[in-house]
Amino acid sequence: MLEQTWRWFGPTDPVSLADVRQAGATGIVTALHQVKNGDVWSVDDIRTRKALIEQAGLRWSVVESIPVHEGIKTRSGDFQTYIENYKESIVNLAAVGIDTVCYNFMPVLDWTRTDLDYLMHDGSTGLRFDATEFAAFELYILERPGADYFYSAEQQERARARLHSMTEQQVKRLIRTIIAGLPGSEESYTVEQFRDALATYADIGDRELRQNLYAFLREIVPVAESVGVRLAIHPDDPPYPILGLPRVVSTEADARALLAAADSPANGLCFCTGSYGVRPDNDLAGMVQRLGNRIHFVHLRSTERFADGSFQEANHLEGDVPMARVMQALLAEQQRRKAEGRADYQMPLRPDHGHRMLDDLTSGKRTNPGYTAIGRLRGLAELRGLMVGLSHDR
Ligand code: DNO
Repeated sequence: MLEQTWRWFGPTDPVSLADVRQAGATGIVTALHQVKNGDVWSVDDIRTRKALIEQAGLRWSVVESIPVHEGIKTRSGDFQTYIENYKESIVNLAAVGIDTVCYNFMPVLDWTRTDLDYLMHDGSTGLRFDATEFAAFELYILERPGADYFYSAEQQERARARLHSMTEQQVKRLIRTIIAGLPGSEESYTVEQFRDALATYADIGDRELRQNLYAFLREIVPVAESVGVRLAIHPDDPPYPILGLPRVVSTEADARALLAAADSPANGLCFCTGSYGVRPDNDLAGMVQRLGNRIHFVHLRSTERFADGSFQEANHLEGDVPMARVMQALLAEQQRRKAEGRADYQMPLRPDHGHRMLDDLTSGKRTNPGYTAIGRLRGLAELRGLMVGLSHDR
């Protein structure tokens, strides 16, 4: 069985560590969200957080994430200092016995949605990326130069019509949802700041961003390897270029290139079925079979794709992700590692995102979007059932 973990946003998370225990997870995935992006995570701060988790009878299994400063992604300004700080944080985590670190390399924005409370067919609500609303934002609110080359005349017309049908409040909410920072994203902008942030990528295309990522890896991977830390890069969400920005961790080919750029077991993947799964050309179970030995962390969730490029969060065992086949491949990978005698044979998995449902809809509890107690409880319960059913003696 994979290790069952749960994302916890720290002491201010309305879903408490005691709740996590009742959900049946044994591991915690968290970050020191209070530390400014780019600063070093001190041994003291790490130790304090770890003690809190252990007092609740849980284990700090994965760091998600040490954020990568924009300076590192653009290789500008004080990037060398930020890289040194990143290395120091890795070393400090290792000193306290924490050995898995998740991160991402998405320019400007971390994960992106247009609606955090979309009404699902069963009465629960959940996260959605609506391609038309996103186009409306990009074309007519942000007025990004060049955006009109990216969208067809028909898409532009649809986006204009959608914007006109929205109330002022809905427009404000759309802007906030896209640029004000979703949980864990560590960056938040006003429209003006957002335009400036995008402009910093004027000379950074696909090739340059890859170079910057691989250069970063060549610095941090040897350090991680030397202290026994496994790095796990989270894929782009959504897994394609948006806003004219390059995206370089969206496909199997991207993942392969990244692993080859620093060929060490410490350089690995966070396998997120929800992010990779938005592209129909990503063969999820096959990716686990082919890249499994470098998967250090697993996010399991499903999405439902629509013809216009929109997608929304589906229940964990529904939607377009072939979850049973993915789970089977993960269990086989674990089996293989065990047979090889690998100390890190057990992969941590967490149920990613869940719908707002039942009491979380009515109690007035302000959970982080996507990170409700009950929706994730359902997700973990379903995934656990699937895993037990497929495990037998694994
Ligand atoms: C969204 C999350 C992301 C993820 C980061 C990893 O729910 O999966 O915020 O934590 O991209 O660095």
